[in-house]
Amino acid sequence: MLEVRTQVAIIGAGPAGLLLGHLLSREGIDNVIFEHRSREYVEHRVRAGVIEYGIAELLSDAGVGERMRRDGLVHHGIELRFDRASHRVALSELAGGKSITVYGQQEVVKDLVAARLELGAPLYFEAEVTSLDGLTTDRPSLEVATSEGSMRVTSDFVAGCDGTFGVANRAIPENLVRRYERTYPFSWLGIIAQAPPATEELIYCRHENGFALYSMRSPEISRLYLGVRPEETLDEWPDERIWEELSLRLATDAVPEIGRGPILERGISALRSIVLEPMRYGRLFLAGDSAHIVPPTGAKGMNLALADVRALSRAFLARYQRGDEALLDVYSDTCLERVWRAEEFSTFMTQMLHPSYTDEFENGVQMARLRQVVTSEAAATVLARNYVNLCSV
Ligand code: RFL
Ligand code: PHB
Repeated sequence: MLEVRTQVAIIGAGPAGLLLGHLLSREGIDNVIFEHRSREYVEHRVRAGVIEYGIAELLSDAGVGERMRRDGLVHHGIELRFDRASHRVALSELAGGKSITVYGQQEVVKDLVAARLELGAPLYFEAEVTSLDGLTTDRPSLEVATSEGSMRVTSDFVAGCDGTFGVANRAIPENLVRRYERTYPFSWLGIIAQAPPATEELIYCRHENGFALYSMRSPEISRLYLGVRPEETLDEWPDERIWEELSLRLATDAVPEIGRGPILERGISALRSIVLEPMRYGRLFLAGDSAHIVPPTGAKGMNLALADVRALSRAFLARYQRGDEALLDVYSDTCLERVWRAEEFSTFMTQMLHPSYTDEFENGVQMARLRQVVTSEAAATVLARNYVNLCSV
């Protein structure tokens, strides 16, 4: 069995694990990343698209924002669509001039993998962490399975950046962690299509048939989502039906049709909220989706994951440079305050834009909320500030 010794062992090469590794390596803190999947897989997994203002700055400051600044699309507003009309929320005007950047998560991952390889820091793909031990001692260890055999890793600390279904959060004894959870009666069917975006800005749409979202990845590639019932499967949604339904929901009196094109990717994901409290157990620190899930309507998941590791990297830095563990001690509380704000915002957006199929009272309330956002500058300002820069600290 191969023995590995490092300061921080990182599980998972999603945005959280990769950025944490990068921030630590830049400061000379020794770390190793273990990723269950192949490089090809993680670099092509289609997920998030919206990067907040402060998180884009974080990536730039870390020296991994060059391609994002060049190819990312900077947006100053979004559209809210309902009752066949479109209403612009002027994000930048309402949020102190700040903007969002539309740039695919898999591009962030590619940039971070490239930076890691350039630094020559260790990153193992197809290396599955199978168990964690000694988390409450000062020498925690991991067992890692690879095609070439197993590794035993000992470290000072472990960062669990391995998503909801990873091993890290399950290593915390059940009686020491509180799990808050909500499932929503919707899923999102998402597609990537070779079709020029309908407008320059994202469109969040509420229609009586359900939610729709028009996003994009480039001037040629669109990213669209349909709210569907949780039991629905991709088999029930041939291309023609997807386009018909998107066209129907997104139609306005001014623009009754949307452009169509070949569908390059498709997937269905359930909408959920999860928060684990605390995000620490002994020398194990959770970051990103391993500690919390938000429904995607607020576009916060990746932003929260990156904000967690900004806090965690600062805490490790204080520990290694000054022997000061105060930031590690407040890590969980610091992050959870932001996480709950993101849960609140994501719930607000979800509940405003996904019509209930059963509760007409709920639908009346939703319409009142939407009308308030598009007529009250105070209400629009709250939305804009949360959308653009909730994860600022
Ligand atoms: P990830 O990206 O899931 O990475 C975890 C990694 O850990 C690996 N792993 C293991 N490795 C080794 N050993 C094990 N035992 C392991 N178990 C797991 C996994 O293979 C994986 O590579 O978590 P991370 O880094 O915390 O990042 C979180 C984000 O991926 C997620 O929050 C976002 O994608 C959420 N999200 C959005 N976030 C935004 O900020 N803006 C958006 O616009 C946005 N849109 C979305 C989204 C998520 C979506 N889906 C598919 C749920 C839209 C959708 C449709
Ligand atoms: C995306 O572009 O994938 C996207 C945009 C906004 C969201 C969620 C996903 O709220």
